[in-house]
Order: sequence, then structure tokens, then C-alpha cells
Amino acid sequence: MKDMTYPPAEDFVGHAHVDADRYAEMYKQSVTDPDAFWGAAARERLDWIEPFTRVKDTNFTLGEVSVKWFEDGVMNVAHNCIDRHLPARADQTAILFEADDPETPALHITYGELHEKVCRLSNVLLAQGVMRGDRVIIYMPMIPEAAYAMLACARIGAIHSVVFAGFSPDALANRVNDCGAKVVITADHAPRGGRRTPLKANTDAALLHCSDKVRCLVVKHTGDQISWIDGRDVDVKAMMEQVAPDCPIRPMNAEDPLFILYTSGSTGKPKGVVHSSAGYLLYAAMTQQYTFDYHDGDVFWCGADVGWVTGHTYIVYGPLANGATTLMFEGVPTWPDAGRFWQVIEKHKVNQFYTAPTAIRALMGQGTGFVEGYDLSSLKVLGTVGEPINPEAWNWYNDNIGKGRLPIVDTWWQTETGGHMITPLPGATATKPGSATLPFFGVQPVVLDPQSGAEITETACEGVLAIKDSWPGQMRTVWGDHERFEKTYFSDYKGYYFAGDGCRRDGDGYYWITGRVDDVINVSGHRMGTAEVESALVAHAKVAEAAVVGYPHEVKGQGIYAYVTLMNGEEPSDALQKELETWVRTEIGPIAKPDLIQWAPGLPKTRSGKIMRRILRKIAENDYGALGDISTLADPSVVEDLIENRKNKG
Ligand code: 6R9
Repeated sequence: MKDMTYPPAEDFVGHAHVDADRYAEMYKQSVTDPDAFWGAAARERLDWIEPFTRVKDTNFTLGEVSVKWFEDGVMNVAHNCIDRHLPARADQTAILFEADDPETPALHITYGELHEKVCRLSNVLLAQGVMRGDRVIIYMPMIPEAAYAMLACARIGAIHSVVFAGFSPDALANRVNDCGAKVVITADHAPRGGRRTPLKANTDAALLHCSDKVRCLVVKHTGDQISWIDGRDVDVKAMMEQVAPDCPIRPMNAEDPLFILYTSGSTGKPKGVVHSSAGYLLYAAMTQQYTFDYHDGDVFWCGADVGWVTGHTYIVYGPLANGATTLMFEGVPTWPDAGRFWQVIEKHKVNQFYTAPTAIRALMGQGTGFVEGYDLSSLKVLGTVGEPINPEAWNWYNDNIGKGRLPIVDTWWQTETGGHMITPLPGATATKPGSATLPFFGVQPVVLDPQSGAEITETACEGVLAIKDSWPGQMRTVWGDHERFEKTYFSDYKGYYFAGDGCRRDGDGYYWITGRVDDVINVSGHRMGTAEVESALVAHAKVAEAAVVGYPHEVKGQGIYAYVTLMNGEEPSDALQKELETWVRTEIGPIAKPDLIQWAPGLPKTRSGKIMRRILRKIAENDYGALGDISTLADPSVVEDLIENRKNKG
């Protein structure tokens, strides 16, 4: 079957930063002469206190892995995100804040105000003895203070580590201890979807397991009652009033760490991914501008949480480095109802909107009634991130939100990569639903044979996705464990950065991410992406969501085990099970027919919406003893339900 292709609209191309020819030309330079390409970009896009003399100094050889960019340059990230914009943009909105409760008036924080807030918070941190290189944990709601805190750290040279507000006290304590943080910045409560997470109480519980030297800075956001430990706890807003409104920037080396962000791998405890100052910021700025075709004056909305890399790069650092207006949303897509996203887009005349397929599917399940009636005509570009997008979700997004006229950028990247790696550029790339399309500037993807590790040179092929050479946004190390960095990303396939994803490259050189390679299953010797089967299942009108894993099968090696969540109002039945089996057979082929279907009222998801397949695999294997840590799940109780149902299947 020929893939559907959507070329960029002519009127769009006319105004875009980059068209197809320009992309080809720039891409070529970026990989043939990275020093010239990135050197020019870094001089043009960033302000330097001391110019760099060396651009790229990187080595992917196991045992010697080292990634350095603009090494001898001196700069400051907060200066680049705020101060240098002041002459032209002091009165322009930097952060547009939309609260959880739609009745709360939005805040328009100008670059001038942002400067003052960040300076004041910097002075509060300095007063607490936070110095260059110290670690600061940020455990906050999605409120402007979270961004102030990140930028205040950057201003004084402290390294921040944002911990998603949905994480448990245990997870928080582990992170405080792993990075040896001096301070935790939190808030009283985090309102979300009309409910409140007790962040201060969680922090109190976490700090019982940490050094008693750790200070707790509290933003009183909701004003609810909280407990207070004199001498340890600090009222941030009150302190900010008492300190000076200006704070000099700290000159930092390009390679000084900007932040640590913990991310879970397939094994072991979460890794502290370390990002640099200059390389990261440059990559964030450049991808935000090109991938979303951001223009001066646009209102940009990345719907992620600042607790994830997507929030770091595309709510805070990328947009602010570009002098953009970035929307920060405290709420959830489904509260007060499933029209909230569209209401916010109408209200603030959002131009670029970026979300995850899981959110699209959740809204799709609620019907189009919640979209109708909102004026979405301000939108110019739509984006997705986080997982492969199935054609049904893509079509729904395209038809109902894009009204068939907007480019959709499906951006493949990772916490480790800092910014977009494989993505369409809206004025340059014809898109194909489900494909992240082509590499960003400087990114050299390769497809490797998973067994031999050899690079596959045929255009159309399938294998594991790896990257041949460094790009400025690449992570530099794992905090405190460089060996783990080398082992995780550079040891399976020598000489390459191995992303952990499988992919297919089609005859046009387009990349199709098939999911994490640990999610690829082998059925009777056929390799199959679990995403493929899931995509087929959710294409059925009665299916809201599906997760597919492999499980040991006597004859086939691995069988296909499908967890299926039905649309509201649909009832499970034997007849429906048969119907779905037949459906998948016809969608993909007999080989993809699920061997077992389990009805799942809910799926175990991380709070960022990723399905925890590790848990589903264990349940499918009837191995309930080794479920591992389920504390990071949005709703741990779904696991018990799934186990009960699994047992009933024998
Ligand atoms: C940015 C982010 C990274 C993993 C990655 C891959 C999956 C992300 C994707 C995608 C297919 C896309 N992923 N974007 N898969 N298409 N457009 O999500 O970072 O949380 O570290 O996850 O997410 O499997 O390896 P992170």
C-alpha cells in the first residue's frame, strides 16, 4: 500500500523559514562541515561573554566517549533567555500563564517582569548559600515560578533538576540524594484538573530520607494550610520581596552543566541525564524556531509539563532563547471538560500547538463535540511527540484540529537528545502520517542490523536506530556515572549513539519509529513492532486504547498479548474479541492476530502518559512477583485490576 503523503501548502512555504531546497542545502552543510555550520549558528543565535575558538570536540569510541561543543566559550543561559532581549522586548509577553481553573485570569509576564522575578529568586538562592555548580531540585506545579526557578539557577550557575510534581516522596528523595541537592524548591499544592497534589507534604516526607542540611524553599501558590519547619523552610514569595531586584549574571563555561533530568531506562534506577549550557541552548533555540516555523510575535504552546524534557526545551529554554511568547498551562486536557485545549487555543490565539498522541487519543475518545464551536483559526502548525502516532489519531488531529490545512510535525527525540532529532520542517517536508520523516540539521541517523551491528546501506530497510555523530544538544554524561553513560548508549553498537528505538526507513528515506527495541516482539521469526498491532487495534471504532506485549509462546516463540480498553459505553464480549482478532488479521495480516486479548478498563501509565510495558509484560507472563517499582504510575490501582483479570484467563 502506498503511504499517504501531505506536501506543505504553497502559501505556507512562501512564508516559512526553510523550504525543501533550503533544507537540503543546510542539511548538507551541517553534516559535511559541522564546524562551519554550528559555529555560525552559535555566533548568530547566542550572546557570548568570551567567544569560543573551537566548535566540535566529540568522540563516540567506547571507553573514550566525550562530547564537547564550543568548549572554551563563556556565556550565560539566563542572559541569553532574558537580558539580551530587554532592549527590544521588555514589554512583550514572555510567559503567558493559563491556570488550572478556567475562571482564573491569565497572567501575561513580560520579559521585563521575567527579568526582575528571576533576579529576585536568584538573590534568594544566593542568600541560602547556593553556589555555582550546586544542585537545586525543583518540584513544582506548572506555574511561572517553576520557570523562574530554572532560570534563576542558570543565572547563578547552579544546576537544576526538575522532578515532575506527580512523583512520589520516595522518587523525590532518591533524586535529591543522587545529585546531592542543597535545596528543594517546591510549592504548597499543585492544582491539576480540579484536584490538588500536596507538594509540600510530599517534600516533607521525602526530606526525612535526606540530609538535614537540605533547605526547602516553598512557593505559597494555593495558600492552603501546610506544615512548616522553622530554620529549614523558606517562604519564597516573601523572601523575593526582601531582596534586590537585580542580580548580576554568572559567566559560565559552555560545557558547564545546565541541568540534570532523571529518566528511566529499561533497567536499574533512573539515570540523571546531564545537559550542557551552550550546546543545549543553541539546539533548543534552533529546533523550536525551525520545527514549528516560529515567527516573531507568534504565541507558542507546548502542552507538556516542565517535569519532562519536552517542557524544558519547548516551554522554557527554546522559546525564551528566541524571544518568543510561550504559553504555560497548569491544567489537564480533560478538565473541566474535553474542550479545554481548544478553549485555551481560542482564548490566547495560539499559533503553534504541541502535544502527545496519548492526549489526542484520549480526546478523540470523547468525540468531536468538544472541539466544535471553538475558533481554532489562529493555529499555523501542530506537533506531536513522545510515541509513534497511529494513523487514526493523526487523522483525527488533522481533520478536527488542523481542519485539513495545517502541517503536523511528528517529532522524534529523547530526554538524552535535548531537542528534535527526526522531524518534518513544516515548510520543507512532505509528511506521511506515522513517520517522523527526516533528520534535523546535523543529525545523521543510521539503521543498524540488530544482530551484527552493521550499518544497512539500502534506503528501504528495517533495524535499530542509531546516530553516527554528535549534535550540540546531546547529553554529556550520566550524573556521577560516566561509565553508565558509555555502557547504556555506546556499547551495544560500537561507534554510534544507540537510541534504544527500532525503526524502518522507506524508499524515500523517511524514518518510521517502531518503538523501543525492547518492545519489539518476535512472532514465529517475524519481527513486529508492538506499536503496529496497537495501531491496528485502536483503528477499530470500539477500541479507545490498546497496549501490546510479547509473552512466551510454545510454538511461536513469542505470542501477542493485547490489552484493550474499550470506548465508553462498549461492553466486552466473546463476539467482540473475535471481531477484533479478525480486524487485526485484515489490518496487518494473520501474523499479527493477537493470541490473547485482555479487556483492560485502564492501562498502567507513567504520569507523562507513557504506557509501562514492562509491567504489562510481567502480567502477561503471569509473573506478578517481579513487577518492580510501580510507584511512578499515574494510578497504581489499575495494576491490581489487570492481575485479577489475567488470573481469570488461567
Ligand atoms: C521527547 C521524549 C523518548 C522515547 C523515544 C521513543 C519515544 C518520542 C517519538 C517517539 C515515535 C515520536 N518517542 N517521540 N516515538 N515517534 N515522535 O518523549 O523523550 O520521554 O525521553 O522518551 O519516546 O521511544 O526513545 P523521552
